[in-house]
Amino acid sequence: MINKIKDFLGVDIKNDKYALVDDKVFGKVAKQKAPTSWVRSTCGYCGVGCGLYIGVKDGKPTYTKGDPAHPVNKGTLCPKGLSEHEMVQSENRYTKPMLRKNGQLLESTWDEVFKTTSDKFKDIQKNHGNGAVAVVSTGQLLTEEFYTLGKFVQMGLKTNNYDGNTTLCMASAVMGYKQTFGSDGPVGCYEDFSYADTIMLIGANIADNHPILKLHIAKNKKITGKKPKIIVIDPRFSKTAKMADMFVPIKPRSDLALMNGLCHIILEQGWENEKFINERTTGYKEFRKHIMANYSPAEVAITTGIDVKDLYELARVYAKSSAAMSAWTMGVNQSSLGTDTVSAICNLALITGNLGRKGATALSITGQCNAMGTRETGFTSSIPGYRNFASSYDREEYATIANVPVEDVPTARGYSYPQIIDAIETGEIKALWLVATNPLVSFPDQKKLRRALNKLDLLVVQDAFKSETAFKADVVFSASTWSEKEGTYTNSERRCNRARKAVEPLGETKSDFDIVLEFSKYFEGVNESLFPKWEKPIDAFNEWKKLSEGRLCDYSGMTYELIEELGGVQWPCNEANPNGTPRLYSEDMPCRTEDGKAKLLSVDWLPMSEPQNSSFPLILNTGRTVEQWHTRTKTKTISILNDLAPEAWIEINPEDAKKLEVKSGDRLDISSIRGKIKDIIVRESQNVREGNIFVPFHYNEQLINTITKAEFDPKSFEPNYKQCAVQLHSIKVPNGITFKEEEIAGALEHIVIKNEQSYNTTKQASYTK
Ligand SMILES: Nc1nc2c(c(=O)[nH]1)N[C@H]1C(S)=C(S)[C@@H](COP(=O)(O)OP(=O)(O)OC[C@H]3O[C@@H](n4cnc5c(=O)[nH]c(N)nc54)[C@H](O)[C@@H]3O)O[C@H]1N2
Ligand SMILES: Nc1nc2c(c(=O)[nH]1)N[C@H]1C(S)=C(S)[C@@H](COP(=O)(O)OP(=O)(O)OC[C@H]3O[C@@H](n4cnc5c(=O)[nH]c(N)nc54)[C@H](O)[C@@H]3O)O[C@H]1N2
Ligand code: SF4
Ligand SMILES: [Mo]
Repeated sequence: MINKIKDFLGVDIKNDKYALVDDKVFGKVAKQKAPTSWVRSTCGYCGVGCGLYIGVKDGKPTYTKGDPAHPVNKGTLCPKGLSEHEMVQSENRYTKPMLRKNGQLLESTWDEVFKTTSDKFKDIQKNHGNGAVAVVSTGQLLTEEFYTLGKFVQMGLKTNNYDGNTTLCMASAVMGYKQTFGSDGPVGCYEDFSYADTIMLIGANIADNHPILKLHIAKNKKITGKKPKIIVIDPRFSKTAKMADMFVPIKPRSDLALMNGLCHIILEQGWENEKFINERTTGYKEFRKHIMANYSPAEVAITTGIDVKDLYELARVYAKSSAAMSAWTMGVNQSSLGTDTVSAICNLALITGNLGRKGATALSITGQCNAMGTRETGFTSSIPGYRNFASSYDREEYATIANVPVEDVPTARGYSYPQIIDAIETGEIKALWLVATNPLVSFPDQKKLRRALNKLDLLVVQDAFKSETAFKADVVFSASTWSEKEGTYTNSERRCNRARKAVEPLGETKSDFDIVLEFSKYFEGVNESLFPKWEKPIDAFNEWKKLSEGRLCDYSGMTYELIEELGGVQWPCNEANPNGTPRLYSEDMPCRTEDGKAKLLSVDWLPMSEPQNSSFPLILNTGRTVEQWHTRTKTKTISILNDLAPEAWIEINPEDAKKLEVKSGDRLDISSIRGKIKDIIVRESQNVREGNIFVPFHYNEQLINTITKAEFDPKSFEPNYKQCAVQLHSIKVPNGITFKEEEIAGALEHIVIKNEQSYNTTKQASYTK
């Protein structure tokens, strides 16, 4: 690895352990920006976890370049990674901590904001109990920061009402993995994309949102000698669908029925892997009975909108593969059936023996750069290292290693993010501390959220940028961000990557690690007992390593040096696996269930709670575009990104556009039972089927979460962001689209696609290629 870097860079970096390389590295870049040094780091946007170099000039980041030696991206970056340096010193940053005085948010000092906040927290906790202070964090801190924050919140503030924005994102994958394999933890790795002969992408638009994963698919032919079959399951003909050999234009939120239907066909045809089922799974008998009785191809065809013959072809391709890989993201997780859909995907993998082998896996692709960090280091549903609140053994083990009183370790889970919002509304929670999340754009049903937040006695926002939520805060802890701080991020394939500091924090901002450490000093005895002699992120990393030892997410064998030498290390990493473990549950690795076997679970599809109806006859699908990151605090000031997607748009089928007498470029209002958003530009497109529309959620100015529904998966509490019933209003047709009575009756039962013909006959959207 070192030699490879050396060859590419043409400089000897041996003595510098990859930290700094000089300007010769990447040749000439624009003169005024030409970096004088390069710092090796990791991208801070998405869960792919690309390695990169940050170019620095005059103490400012002026360039980003992919790391050619990094196994994830081999020198390439997507547009966000390539322009990442531009966000660091944008005008959208706070440079000082802020405090609201007489209604105005004004610049303050760290001492004043820490003192005001700690006094208020203490007062609230004294009068209303420890749980009256709640914390919601993110998937975008460094692992060292997560560990420090979690320890402070659970053991210092002694509240278990501590969740992350990851509940809006990964929670269904976490719960699905837990109920199937006995533990959370993505089971596969990117290498599987290069070895699978079938790759089934379910509700995952990787072309926009995880672009670098395409590299691993591109390598497949070279390695296996033949092109893999790519199946894309999505109600929308996304950019990713354009890569597909088989596009499955599924009816929204019917993936669980599809997976069960494919299992039915496989069992009926005898295509299952009996040996694997017998040796590695439990629950087969009941599972088989359930599937055969309830998911006949004919019924599944109605539920999913996919022809019976196509269902058979799909099942055949998947089952007959020597290695089949499924990978999913938000089209699956963000559903009130999210958890069970994840288990249904795993069921399909299990009955065909697609687990723990090269190319044979069921991989949940993570969203944020460190979505894994929150899950591993403890939050509302666990204490660090995937430990269980309810287990006295786990509590004692944690207390001993972390050197904290066992009686202080929470014994029960706290509220999830949506439950925290409800508890604010009922007055049970009085103070909310948000760390690196911006709910005033990202949370569903904004009216309800705003009603709740207005009831708070104190809103503290810890953010690096001037977010919409920070504008409403009583206190802003102004944080430094990517490139200004150091630690590690763990990506979708459990690979722990090093992120280095390249420049000093902007203005008076502090890293999230320093903020927590210093804030803890305002609580008597807390800093000394929880963080004795801690100064740097490595202190947190070292304690975290000890805590993770022997757990599935075992970091005990990692060091920062090893991580950099290997280009990231995949957990578990310990004495037995000193260079990490590419995939979980291979033949010699039992699952984390009591008997070490994976569970085949009988899970059921249910109709949507808010189907199309006469007032709201369209299904709204929300999601992302490659140019923007979430609530745009980072991307809206980067012109190369923002100019390509400066505002929201409505993707609408031409048949529906005709009914509304609009064409591309016109503007429409959208409403749901919860509210209305005005003036959104129309993009006519065959990519969405009739009766469905797609709108990106990034834009505060056209806030789509005004109309999305606060409906959550009962097991994971993840929002059902991808479907709700809406109406469109044009100037010419203000009352919007109308249905005939019998069509509505059909729509209530299933999501009706009234003119399948117009959708399916488009050139790209044909089913098989
Ligand atoms: N550029 C960019 N990249 C990002 C992000 C970003 O904001 N911008 N965010 C990051 C984060 S945190 C995340 S979580 C990921 C998200 O990555 P993705 O999950 O790929 O993103 P989405 O656009 O939310 O949704 C994915 C797809 O789900 C489809 N879908 C909707 N309903 C259904 C359904 O019922 N069934 C199926 N099968 N599919 C459905 C949508 O049509 C969409 O194409 O992206 C990460 N990467
Ligand atoms: N309708 C709809 N809504 C959705 C989704 C959808 O598909 N549809 N997707 C959901 C998903 S998957 C996700 S992950 C969420 C994302 O929702 P959010 O978490 O609200 O989105 P971000 O814009 O990433 O917010 C992160 C915040 O952290 C700040 N920040 C950045 N770096 C740092 C740092 O180093 N330290 C600190 N303290 N702050 C920092 C940013 O300025 C930003 O305000 O949105 C969810 N909302
Ligand atoms: S794919 Fe993700 S990690 Fe890689 S450069 Fe793009 S945003 Fe960064
Ligand atoms: Mo996410």
